[in-house]
Amino acid sequence: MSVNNSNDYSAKNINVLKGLEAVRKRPAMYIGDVGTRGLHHLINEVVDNSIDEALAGFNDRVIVILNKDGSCTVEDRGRGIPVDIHPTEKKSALEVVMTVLHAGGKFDKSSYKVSGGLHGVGVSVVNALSEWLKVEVRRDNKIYFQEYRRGVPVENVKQIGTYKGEHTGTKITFLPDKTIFKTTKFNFETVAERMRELAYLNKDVTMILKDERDGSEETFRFKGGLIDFVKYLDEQRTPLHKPIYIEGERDNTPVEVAFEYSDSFSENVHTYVNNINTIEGGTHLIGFRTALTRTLNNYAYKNGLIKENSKITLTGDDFREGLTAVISVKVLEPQFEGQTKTKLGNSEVKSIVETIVGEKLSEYLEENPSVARKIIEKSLKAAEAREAARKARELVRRKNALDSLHLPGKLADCSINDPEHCEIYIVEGDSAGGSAKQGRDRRFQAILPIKGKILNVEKAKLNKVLENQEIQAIIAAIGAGIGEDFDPSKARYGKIILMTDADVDGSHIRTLLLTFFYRHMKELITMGKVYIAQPPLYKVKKGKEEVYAYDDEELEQILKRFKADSKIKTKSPESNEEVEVDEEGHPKGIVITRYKGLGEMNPEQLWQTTMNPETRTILQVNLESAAAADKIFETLMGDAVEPRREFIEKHAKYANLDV
Ligand code: 0RA
Repeated sequence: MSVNNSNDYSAKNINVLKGLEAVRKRPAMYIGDVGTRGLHHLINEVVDNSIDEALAGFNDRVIVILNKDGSCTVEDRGRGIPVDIHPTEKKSALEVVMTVLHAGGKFDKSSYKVSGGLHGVGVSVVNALSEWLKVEVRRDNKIYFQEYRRGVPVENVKQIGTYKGEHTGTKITFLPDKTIFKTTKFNFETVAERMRELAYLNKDVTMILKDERDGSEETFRFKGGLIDFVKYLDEQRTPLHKPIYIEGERDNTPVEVAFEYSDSFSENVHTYVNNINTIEGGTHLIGFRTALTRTLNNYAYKNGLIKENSKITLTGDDFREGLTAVISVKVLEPQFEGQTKTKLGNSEVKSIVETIVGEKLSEYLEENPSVARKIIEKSLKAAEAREAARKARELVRRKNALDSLHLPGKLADCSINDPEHCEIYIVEGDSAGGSAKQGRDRRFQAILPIKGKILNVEKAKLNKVLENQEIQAIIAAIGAGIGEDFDPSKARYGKIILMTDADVDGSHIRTLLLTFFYRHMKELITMGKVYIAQPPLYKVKKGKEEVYAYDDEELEQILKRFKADSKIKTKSPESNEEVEVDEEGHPKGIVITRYKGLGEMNPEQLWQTTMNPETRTILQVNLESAAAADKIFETLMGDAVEPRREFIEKHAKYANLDV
């Protein structure tokens, strides 16, 4: 019996051909791609239609068979695609559904159909992309049949028999078109995955997958639905409690949620709208999260699990740690947004989910206080960890203060940019720093004054070191980073010159600085870029002549030359000046000044004696001397008091730091 009364091709047939042609011309527009994904999308499309029947309450079983010839059969127990004459298309509704783009969903507006994304493009797309397709419909105890080649009917819909029994349904077999797809070999696991998912989402439906190519078969049926889904997702984790299940409906929008907390730290939430995995989330997810955070927080406060005066607030993030959840909603007219059209946009769904989850979850918590306690405790731990993480991030952020983009304010930088020709003086004390700034050649000499004892902490770990302001300034000024990302090639100066007072404190600070370079910027030392300035210890003046002595030996020689026929006598111990006096005690001839600190030199003197490359002496630090400094540092800063005291006595002038 032919159901289609018209054999003539009307204008509508031409439209059908045009439609199918469009699909074949640009298949990716309809199924995403023509690779494995697109191929399996064909099966998903048909299966989704069968599941739509289940959502409408008319189907409880879907069988998918991967046939030996490479075709695929999808059989369901739905109502069967209608076969009566379509009022406007004037042919069998079955043919319309199979050949007209997007015709499938237009029959039944009151069901939860999918739309948007790659879902719900219609079985006509599968038909258009199949070498052949055969459909069998069981309805009213009659079996109807139609066959197509690349979407075009071979003949009209016809009845091929009758059946006894209660089950109506649809059976579609199709062979993907080899001229369209890069591969036409179905993968059992890929198909199984979607079927398993659908079986979890639709607990009343049995999903059966048979592979005729190798005889394997799998049946998916989960009476526990989403509860089973959550257990499955947490198979490798240790749950803290049994899954919480929430179900409700508002404004024709059924909401189903199952979730549990495990001892893990990750969040594992899957959301669905009309059985479509909304990977990008959307309003249903937001509604769930809002309800979860609010309800759990309320419960925690009401039951004294968070103290009134405690500073802890549990945020949404804290309630997500270790959470595994499946959210499934059914929406009559879903709007899909986002990059991959997998984000639910319907704003009303947020408050629907929020209300249902909020109400039912508070009931659950009241009835299950031990579970509630476990969840709150877990979230409190998450909050603590979050605080710790914040501090760690802060430190990392503070490390930015160490890059050369944030040059320290007290650095007087040089004007030329070429590291080869630039040098930095790291100067002890602000007054010496001031003299150095005034005395320097600002074109190539930079001055960084540092205060007192840098880092008089115990053997410092890097994080401690980094907390020190002076150290931060040094790292930033040098600009080569620190720790793992230290890169000596980025150093902004070719010479790093340590300039400290010629007293015990100065030596101490120099030791600390050397130790810092030795431990944290060793390569600068091996590259020979670290130097120690040599300020004079004495100034010897006779008449208009001024000479500087850099050590006692030198002083002796100068004095020998100067005094020849003079007597030298200490004038005043306070001034620490030794002055030649005549018989009446008046100063005459030679004047010796002992510099206690760099600050006692005026800028011009500092330039002349210590900074002018033409006249100065600077000592290059080598690894041995730096290592010695490191040892000294250990001795000075270590726990043992006696060696420290001994050391200070013995090395008052740090002879073994002789570099
Ligand atoms: C159009 C209308 C109706 C059902 C279907 C199509 C339908 C399509 C497929 C594809 C695979 N299995 C299917 N089952 C049904 C509604 C039928 C009615 O109202 O009776």
